[in-house]
Amino acid sequence: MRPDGLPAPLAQLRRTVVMGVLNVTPDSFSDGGRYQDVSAAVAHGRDLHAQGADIVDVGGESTRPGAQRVPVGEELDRVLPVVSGLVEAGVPVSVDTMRAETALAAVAAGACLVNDVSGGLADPDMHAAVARLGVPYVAMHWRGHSDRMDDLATYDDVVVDVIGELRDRAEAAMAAGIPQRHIVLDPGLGFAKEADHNWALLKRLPNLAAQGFPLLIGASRKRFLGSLLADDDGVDRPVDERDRATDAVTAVAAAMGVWAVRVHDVAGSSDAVRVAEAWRRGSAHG
Ligand code: PMM
Repeated sequence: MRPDGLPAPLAQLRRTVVMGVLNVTPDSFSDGGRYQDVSAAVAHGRDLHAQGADIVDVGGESTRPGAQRVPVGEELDRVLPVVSGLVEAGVPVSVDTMRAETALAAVAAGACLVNDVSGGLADPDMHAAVARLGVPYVAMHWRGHSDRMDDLATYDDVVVDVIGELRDRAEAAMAAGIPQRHIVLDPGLGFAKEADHNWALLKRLPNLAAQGFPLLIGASRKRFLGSLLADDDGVDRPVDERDRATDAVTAVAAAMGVWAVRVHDVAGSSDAVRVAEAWRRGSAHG
């Protein structure tokens, strides 16, 4: 299942889409600080595309646990030149933002999808802006900003609660004029979630898929993979050594039919998607 409103060739893809992560931030947990310079960021985005990213997700505000907000002017300064540079190079781009103003400017610069980790909760103008733009919209499960999200990880039943809260976001988006066929849902792994919340959500992906929306999964290099792979002393696997685990999640998610995975290591996930597709078809040929 995929959203409508994507440009070719994304609209034609029959397999899980690989979304490459490009954080233009000093402080994201995995790639923060590396791509603050516009030309380095554009070069990395082009590289991700060359390695198999079907779309590159450009973000200018870190959402790592504990992160502080960035003023909108700074977010725009970080994101817009990189979006423009990648669009000029022929790379499909999404914008990772919680702000309507940034979404509007990024789509004007050529971004073809808005990825909102707050599902519209952070900015009351977001849904109306996306409705006007007419692009697909990822609504992620979110309960509060990064400085307090670790205190919000309480659920009666995480799968039931996340599905209910995501349905509320989808209803709000549709009430503001975003067509249902443009909406993608994302359980928001690691956002106000402890490790076992993430695993429960991954196990029950079919329940989320049954809501009738395409799904996006962002597991890449997250803390729950680090703790799963902790060493004998209980020390988490370092962030830059979590790509193989990420690739394994990609394979499982793709085998379950999710629309997209958002990852840092594009090459590994791209291979994993192809394996999952051959497995689903029972054949190497489409
Ligand atoms: N995770 C992060 C940022 N943006 N967007 C979506 N839709 N889903 C996610 O899981 C998600 C996201 C945090 O990871 P990063 O700091 O490595 O970008």
